[in-house]
Amino acid sequence: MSLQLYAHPFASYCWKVLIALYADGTKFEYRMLDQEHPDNFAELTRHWPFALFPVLLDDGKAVIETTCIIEHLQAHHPGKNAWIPDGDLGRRVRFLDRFFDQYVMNNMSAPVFNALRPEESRDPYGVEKAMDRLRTAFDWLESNLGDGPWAVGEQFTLADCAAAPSLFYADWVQEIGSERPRLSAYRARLLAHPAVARAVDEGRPYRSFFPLGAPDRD
Ligand SMILES: N[C@@H](CCC(=O)N[C@@H](CS)C(=O)NCC(=O)O)C(=O)O
Repeated sequence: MSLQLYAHPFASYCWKVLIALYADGTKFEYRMLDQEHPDNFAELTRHWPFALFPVLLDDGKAVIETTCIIEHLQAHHPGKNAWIPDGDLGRRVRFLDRFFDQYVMNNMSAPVFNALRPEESRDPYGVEKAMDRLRTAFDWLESNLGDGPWAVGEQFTLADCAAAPSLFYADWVQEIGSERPRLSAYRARLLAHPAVARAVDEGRPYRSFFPLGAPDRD
């Protein structure tokens, strides 16, 4: 078995997969995507012309999209965590995974990518709309998350792998705040999980690159 992950330690979607790998203790080779390893970027683009990451190689075969990567790990390299349980619980996990990616992670990314654009290409209307949707996502989670400890109850799943990076960074662009105590407590529990704490720590040296300015916490 040979697993390689093309990833960067500050990239939120990479955390989603790294958390699953770390939580299961699955061995893999880290193919760092940074300026010191241009060959890794070239390889990534060869496997996935969109050059979005992470991408997993399993015995040379590319597995793409974080949700599919975690499903692949569960099928071919299972560990102690059942990332997508059977039945209705699994369907709830899949729904929440989609929710965290599409309504939290992607709306959180809008102001971040906007800040990286040249001044004349910025899109304040698009950012305002994304921030509005992010606040709606927070409110929905506050009303619809269960009592925990995790997204679907007692079991740490794919939904939590998606929730951890999206809520970590989303709180940096829009504070969840004390008016959403259930969601704040869930974010705090996620950050205390050993696999998440490891991903957070590995990203720490890169915080100065956060274009909106990383807050002095977490
Ligand atoms: N839907 C993709 C999203 C991957 C993604 O957007 N990754 C970010 C890193 S967190 C990226 O590649 N950004 C580079 C870019 O947008 O050019 C997944 O789940 O794998």
